[in-house]
Amino acid sequence: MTQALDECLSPKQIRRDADSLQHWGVDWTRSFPVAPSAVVFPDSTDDVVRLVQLANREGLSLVPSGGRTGLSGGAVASDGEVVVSFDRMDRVLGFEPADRLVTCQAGVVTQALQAYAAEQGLFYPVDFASSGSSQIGGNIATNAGGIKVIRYGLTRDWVAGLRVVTGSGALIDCNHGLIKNATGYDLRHLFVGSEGTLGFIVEADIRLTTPPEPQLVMVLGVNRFRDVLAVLGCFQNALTLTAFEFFSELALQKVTAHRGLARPLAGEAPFYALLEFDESAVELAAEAFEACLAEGWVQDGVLSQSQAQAANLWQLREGISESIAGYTPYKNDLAVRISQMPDFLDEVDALVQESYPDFEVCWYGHIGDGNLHLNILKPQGLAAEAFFQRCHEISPRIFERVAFRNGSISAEHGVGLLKRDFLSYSRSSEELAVMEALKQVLDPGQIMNPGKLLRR
Ligand code: S2G
Ligand code: ZN
Repeated sequence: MTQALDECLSPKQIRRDADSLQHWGVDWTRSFPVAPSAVVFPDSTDDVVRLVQLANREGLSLVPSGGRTGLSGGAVASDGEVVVSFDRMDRVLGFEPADRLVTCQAGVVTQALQAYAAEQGLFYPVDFASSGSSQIGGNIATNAGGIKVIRYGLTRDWVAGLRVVTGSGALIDCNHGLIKNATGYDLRHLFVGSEGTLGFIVEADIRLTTPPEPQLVMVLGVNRFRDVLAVLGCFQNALTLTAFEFFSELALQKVTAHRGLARPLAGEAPFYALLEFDESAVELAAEAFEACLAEGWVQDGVLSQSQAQAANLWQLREGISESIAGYTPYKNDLAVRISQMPDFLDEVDALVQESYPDFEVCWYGHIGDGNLHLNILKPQGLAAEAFFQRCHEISPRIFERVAFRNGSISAEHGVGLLKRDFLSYSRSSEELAVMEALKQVLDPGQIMNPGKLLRR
């Protein structure tokens, strides 16, 4: 079936060996079978157009693959699909100082884009733990968020233009990098977050901004779950926050043990808030800290005295995901509006304690933008199958609380395969009907990442 690939790509652009299929046929999820039929490496937009036209003729399913750091199975090929890797389309194509725009191919690694921006004296502010592997095309396809959303927003906010090859093989050039363009539906935003189900993002015009002044990092010991939000409000009213993250004592134990890091404070606290802000706001931050102490919301705190110490404090947060990976965590990536968060936290905490009395539960996340990462850790002696089944059974009760508060069952990790069957907890039947109709218009042959985000 995939022999037809040899018609449109050269032999060096096609791999069918078992190691390659296994390597490129999966992302960071480990709960789905990996069974692509081939992996292909287009060099250019023309290659992608020809590949999509061939796939429509031959009925081949195509799975887009970038840095393969996804956590919802969005880039997993488990049913004989052809994986389309953008590893070879990794060039910065241009930079316009006057526009502060850099044009990238989809395969540019996020960290390489950040470095390129710095070389131009500018700043690309979307950042997360996987930025050393993730690619800008995948960041756009999942509207990646990360640790600085509270100040700089999400990937969507930095996309000024997109070139997309749709599922029918049409090449659409969206918005041309314009700041203003009031000429109808902004198709750019249709493809942001589409998870490769409407077409392939092949190039992007990315906005860059002025670098911030040097940053300070504070880690505070917080007494109660809901006090984390009181601390957020107190600091946000006093100064501009670059980041406001949180993690539990258990998360801290896992990351300090795994990375051999020093604890941030003399004592233990149930929760920790990690804040980042401009160094010029240090007095305002000190006053806010004193106010939080007086209110009894925090018990202790540390302020970075050097960039090295700031980096070490950040490791306590950014190292959590990798530190708990060995526990085969069942991941929830939830979001509600900040105003809903205190009650939501209490509800979900009670639900989790009641449902998983025998499991370790790791709380962490970008609580400053309403995003909570709830990871249930698999007990050593419990088989993965039984563990995931138990967690899957509880998920609907958690999602009911999310739906009650008009929240999202997937704040930033996307839907992929993992959350597809729970989509109705966050999207109405009317919305799902529109999404299906758009899929039909842009990918009539249903070749684009079939089964991801939407049912086939
Ligand atoms: C985070 C990374 C992935 C995970 O640490 O903010 O988005 O493990 C996560 O949840
Ligand atoms: Zn996150």
